[in-house]
Amino acid sequence: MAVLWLVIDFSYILQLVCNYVCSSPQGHAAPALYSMWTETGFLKESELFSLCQVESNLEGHPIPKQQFVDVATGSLGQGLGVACGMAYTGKYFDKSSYRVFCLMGDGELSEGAVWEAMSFASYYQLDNLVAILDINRLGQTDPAPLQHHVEKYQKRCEAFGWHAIIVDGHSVEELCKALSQARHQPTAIIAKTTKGKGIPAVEDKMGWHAKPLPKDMAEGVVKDLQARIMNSSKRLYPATPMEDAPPVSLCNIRMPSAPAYKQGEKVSTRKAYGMALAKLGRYNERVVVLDGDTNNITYSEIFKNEHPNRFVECYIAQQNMVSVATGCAARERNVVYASTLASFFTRAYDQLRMAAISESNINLCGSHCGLSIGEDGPSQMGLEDIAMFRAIPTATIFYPSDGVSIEKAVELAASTKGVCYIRTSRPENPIIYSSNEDFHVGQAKVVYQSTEDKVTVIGAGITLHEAVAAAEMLKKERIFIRVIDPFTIKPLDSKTIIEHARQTRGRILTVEDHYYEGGLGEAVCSAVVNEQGFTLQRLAVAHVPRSGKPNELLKIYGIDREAICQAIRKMLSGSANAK
Ligand SMILES: Cc1ncc(C[n+]2csc(CCOP(=O)(O)OP(=O)(O)O)c2C)c(N)n1
Ligand SMILES: *[C@@H]1O[C@H](CO)[C@@H](O)[C@H](O)[C@H]1NC(C)=O
Ligand SMILES: *[C@@H]1O[C@H](CO)[C@@H](O)[C@H](O)[C@H]1NC(C)=O
Repeated sequence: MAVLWLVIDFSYILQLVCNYVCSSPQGHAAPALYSMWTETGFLKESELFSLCQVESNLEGHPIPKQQFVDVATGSLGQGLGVACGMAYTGKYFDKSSYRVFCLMGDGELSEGAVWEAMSFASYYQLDNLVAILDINRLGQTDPAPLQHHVEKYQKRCEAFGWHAIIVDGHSVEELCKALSQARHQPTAIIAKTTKGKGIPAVEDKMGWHAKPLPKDMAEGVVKDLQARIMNSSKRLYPATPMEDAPPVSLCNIRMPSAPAYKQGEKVSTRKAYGMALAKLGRYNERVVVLDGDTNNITYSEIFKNEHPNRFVECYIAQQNMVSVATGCAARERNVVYASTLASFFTRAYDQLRMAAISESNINLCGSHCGLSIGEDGPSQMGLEDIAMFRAIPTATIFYPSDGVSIEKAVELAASTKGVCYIRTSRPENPIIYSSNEDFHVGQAKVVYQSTEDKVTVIGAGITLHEAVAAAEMLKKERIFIRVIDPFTIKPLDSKTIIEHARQTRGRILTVEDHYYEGGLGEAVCSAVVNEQGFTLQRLAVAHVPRSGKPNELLKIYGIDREAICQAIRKMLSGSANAK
């Protein structure tokens, strides 16, 4: 309620100038947003009373189930990054006239992600982007640190390369004037406002954030507001929006031909990722790729070199990169791939979580997974990424083990809804699949088998190759094992795993280049939890690793071929059913 006046003012202005997208990260002002839809005739007034009720789409914060919402908001500080992605798309991919508006609170300006986005917007001269900073002095439990010092905000915005205008946020005239100024830079409208303006008991006072007024108080306030609205002679006649964005279809984003690898040829999955992107981009104009100053090690550089106009360098700002990706993918304008080291997606977890709530279809690639990166040491090793993405409800996790399967993963990700995560490895490994092998989300492959198999081993990426090597070694001891490549960790092909594990008397060994918690092993555990007589052993990384050669590290942390052989011998010794 407290923000009602303010947002009503903005809403009229925004109707006037917002000809395409209005991104409002200040999601906690949702009731005001819904009221605007009612005012403009898109929502029945009676529906407003269902606010936050369990059967209503009018949730506490905006969500894409609602007709006019493209991305969810509510976690503060992310809206400007998303707006940057939308504005970048408008200016550089759509080459259209629409503008993007982003309404922010002063409290949320303490979030670092806001300033990552400020840098991005000015670097790419997003002159179609307007941020409205609602400087109402107050946050939730405390005043915002800069209080009402609007000139400090102005200096900060200017230092970040923005055109910054201070206005009285309650003056429709001043706001209109600011919004219609010509721009060659992104514009920040620093609106000095008073929270709860016009309600004497609430105005500029702490303790009213997100609180409904008591009924008797509300009645008086509503009466007063109505009188003032009736009394107002202001009428605004917004121009009809111009729709000049080209139509886009994201159906049928496919690879033009089968992978061109030969079996046995060696390539790292990270390099094959870059080659796959470049190939997909060759035939699909709306494939765009983002990276954060790592394109020559994630190999998104191969795409960049071939399609420079569709590559967005996001620099070392992974939170912003994920938000920009979400913005670029919004409204089904682009198929987006964003890459960095697997380890660094952890710092964008809130953005990833919000991408799921936003029903976003972004595709992410984390390279340098696990300790197999070697010398660079644990800060660069992605050892938590599977756990992190498994916990995201809309996520699909691809963990391809060779060049052929990664090319398929890149292709499948383009048409798979939700957040897709592709995990790539640094070392080179031989191609194991023939180029006409068919891959599907949730379909595992059996890569090594005989009729005498005693244990089903499940590995992915580097550990799949270790498992195959272990199978060769054990064969000499006349111990036979089956090896399964899950291809996707989420969804996991439980059916194939259970079927094959039954043929090995329920014995399963998982081996992964990831911490124990939340990884492949735990995914397999949950897949077989209801099976009778299954025994599952897991090999994973138990401690923070050190630097070293990849093979040394695999050995020390017990996920190499020797460790697999040993674990299998142990599983079979003392087992009456071993033979
Ligand atoms: C990342 C994050 N941290 C905390 C919150 C809880 N929260 C919701 S609103 C709010 C205060 C916001 O203050 P401000 O940005 O100034 O907005 P306004 O005063 O206009 O409501 C807080 C702390 C949140 N939604 N997201
Ligand atoms: C209505 O407008 C008149 C003339 O501008 C003013 O004197 C009066 O106070 C206004 N009433 C309200 C409720 O704002
Ligand atoms: C990445 O590019 C930089 C600058 O060209 C170069 O110095 C560096 O060696 C490259 N890294 C790799 C792994 O190719």
